[in-house]
Amino acid sequence: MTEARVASRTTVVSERLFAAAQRLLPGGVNSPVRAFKSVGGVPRFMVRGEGPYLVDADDNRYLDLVLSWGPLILGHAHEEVVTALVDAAGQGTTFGAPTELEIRLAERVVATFPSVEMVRFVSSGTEALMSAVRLARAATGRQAIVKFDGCYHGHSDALLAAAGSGVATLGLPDSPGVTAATVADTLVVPYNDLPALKSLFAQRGNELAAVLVEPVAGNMGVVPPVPGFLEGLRSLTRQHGTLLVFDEVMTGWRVHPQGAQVLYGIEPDLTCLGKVIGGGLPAAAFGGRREHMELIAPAGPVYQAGTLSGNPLAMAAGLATLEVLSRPGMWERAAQWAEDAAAAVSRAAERAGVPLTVQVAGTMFTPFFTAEPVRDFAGARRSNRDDYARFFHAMLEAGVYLPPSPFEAAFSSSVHGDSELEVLEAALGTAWLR
Ligand code: KE4
Repeated sequence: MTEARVASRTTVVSERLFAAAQRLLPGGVNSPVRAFKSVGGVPRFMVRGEGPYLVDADDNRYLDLVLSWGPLILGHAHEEVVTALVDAAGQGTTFGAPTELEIRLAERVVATFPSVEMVRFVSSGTEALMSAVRLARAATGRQAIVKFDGCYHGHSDALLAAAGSGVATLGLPDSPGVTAATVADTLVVPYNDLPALKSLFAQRGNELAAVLVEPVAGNMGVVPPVPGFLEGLRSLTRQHGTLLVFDEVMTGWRVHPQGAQVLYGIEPDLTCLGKVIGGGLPAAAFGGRREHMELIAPAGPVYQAGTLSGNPLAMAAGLATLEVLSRPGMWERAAQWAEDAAAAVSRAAERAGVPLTVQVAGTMFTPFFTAEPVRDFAGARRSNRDDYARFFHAMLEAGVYLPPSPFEAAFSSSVHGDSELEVLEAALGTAWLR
């Protein structure tokens, strides 16, 4: 990166594009977190990615620690992924008919996640979780589901439930348009609070169809499970005939090459996957044991469908990504970089005397502006969001693109290397909070 480009870091074109976009797209974006509302300022309109870097419409170059919110574990435009995509596109982009590519990616998923015997591909994490809830309700004949405060499972109505006051509470609509009736069967419990879950099971265990959990939370920032939390979920759900659903849309291939379920040795009943699985194209999946998955249409009565489910381009990009990622040392390189980056941020905060806790899980990490470890959403909310916003902009100015929200995960890739660590260290040196 040339000094000149850092010095002339303007946002003239992004500002013009943002103004135009806001006239046609709500908030100027197609997903809210991209609009910089949590940190303020002008979202950068990107024109290309190059390995670990992004280039915006004003020709500013950034070290990318968002990587499209997780999918790009090989960085941008990886040669083998692009080649696979070009080859697949040359055969046609979609057939609305089965292809061998879906079998091959399903084989890889089944070989990677011990709890998965069968899988259904969909086009987004939201669809995967929505379908898993429907399946769990059909499989158990029960209605109520449990989620944890601060965990995000996509924007299907039943899962847009916010925690009410008190501990285990009936979900409250977390958005206009979500009716009280839709979330009446959604119970919300604080993350990492096993006693609260135990008392909920004591009261209503035989009504619960499913417990949904991000086995390592990423949507309140990175918050790992406390020892015994996941084990407790597994024994409580097993004891009451409730299905345990691991939302590994983010943690799959990110906290461990085989997800949180292998990292922590817990076998969920259903697993939802996304992000990395499509190598940057729209793909996600839900899977589990045959006894449950064969309830899904057309094998069984539980309806689920999608025009572009198992899309050949997404399958090709996913297969190429997972093939490269499976080579010795690839994943470890990304995990080591995340560890080194987290340590660099901690050292810089210490030098500046700024209270900061960096929480890392595999290839993802979050700097929380608080001295205390963060164990749940209340803890995440006690971190200093203004400090995060200032830090975000200082780093952006210095050429490092962090998530534009304090409650998200930053990500590394297999192509983040020593020179990228130097870019990060240099930015931390010049960009720290004054
Ligand atoms: P999508 O529908 O966005 O593909 O996946 C929803 C989803 C489900 N489960 C988990 C654990 C997730 O992290 C997500 C999506 N994550 C967000 C941000 N962390 C995607 C970014 C966005 O919403 O634009």
